[in-house]
Amino acid sequence: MTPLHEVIINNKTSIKPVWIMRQAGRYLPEFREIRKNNPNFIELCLNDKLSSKITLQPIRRFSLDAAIIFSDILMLPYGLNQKVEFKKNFGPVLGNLDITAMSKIDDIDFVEKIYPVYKAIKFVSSEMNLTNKNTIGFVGAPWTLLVYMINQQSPKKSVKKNFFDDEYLINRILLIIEKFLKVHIRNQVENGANVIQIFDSWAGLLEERDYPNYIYTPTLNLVNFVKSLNVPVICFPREIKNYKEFCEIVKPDAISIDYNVDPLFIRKNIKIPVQGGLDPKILLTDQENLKKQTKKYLDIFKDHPYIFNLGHGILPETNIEMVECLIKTIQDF
Ligand code: 1CP
Repeated sequence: MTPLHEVIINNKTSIKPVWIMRQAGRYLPEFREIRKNNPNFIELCLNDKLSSKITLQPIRRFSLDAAIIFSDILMLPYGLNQKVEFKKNFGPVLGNLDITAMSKIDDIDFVEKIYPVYKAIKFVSSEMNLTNKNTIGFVGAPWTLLVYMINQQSPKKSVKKNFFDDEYLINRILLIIEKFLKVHIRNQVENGANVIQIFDSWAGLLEERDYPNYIYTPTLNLVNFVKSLNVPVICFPREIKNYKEFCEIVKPDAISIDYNVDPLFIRKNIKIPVQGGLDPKILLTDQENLKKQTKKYLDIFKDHPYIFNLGHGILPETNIEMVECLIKTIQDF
């Protein structure tokens, strides 16, 4: 069994596997080298030779326990024919959403449009299987995708004022998102992804009274779907106000926590395996501080099934030596 499966499925506490959110990305010089010659981010995600290579870059460099496929949560709206572009120093920009056209798209159109993502997963997972490591497939949670698809850019601190005006439209979009998230997850699993992570990066934007409609119900549907494929599912409802309630209702196989939540509260109140927590900004300080903060999480979760990770993606300005120090600290513990 792989280290991640030992923790998530068997609740093993004697090992602390590690992977890093956004591990394949801009802090790596070898990634920036490829990126320099490939200005179109979506095209890069759809180049299975290069996306496989990028996915494996951190695996070759560091002693990590899992690969996460180099792709993006916005491949879903892209696969549904909504225009998606990544503007330098700005982030994603999406085109207008045509609900009538979107309603006519079928599974085959969708899969055909993003097929290289699955091809890359197939190649990467065949490599990872040789060393008994996991290949993590992922999707954006329905709420977070809805935010990007309607807001058409990053919401930063809040969604547009009139966001919730057309509830009928929102519900129709949510149904389409859910349907194709299942298609996307199924294809990732069929091609070798053996853990699925659901990123709800904008969960923190909602009021608690809206959690049932926009977070709990649609995420529970997805979690049940992943479970039906016999693959463990990790949820990351970033900055949600009540992790405990989320876990009790949605019942993921593991929960990934952000850096604003108190890890002691989590250990005390949450029984399922936990992942992450360390503030990525700690990697911008010094090695002594990094070791201290890393050991804090390792100590707290010593007797709890725990996968080491950060509380959000690794920052582009992170030094390689700090990543090495982080991994060594975990593996020496
Ligand atoms: O070089 C570049 O400019 C591209 C930067 C980049 C990268 C490396 C983007 C644009 N996406 C990615 C890859 C990516 N995105 C991965 C790959 C695997 C890995 O982790 O190594 C993953 C899992 C994602 C997931 C993702 N994309 C999320 C969820 C996680 C999170 O960070 O909260 C979100 C919100 C996105 C949208 C997105 N894509 C890219 C950016 C800059 C953003 C965020 C923009 C925003 O702030 O709204």
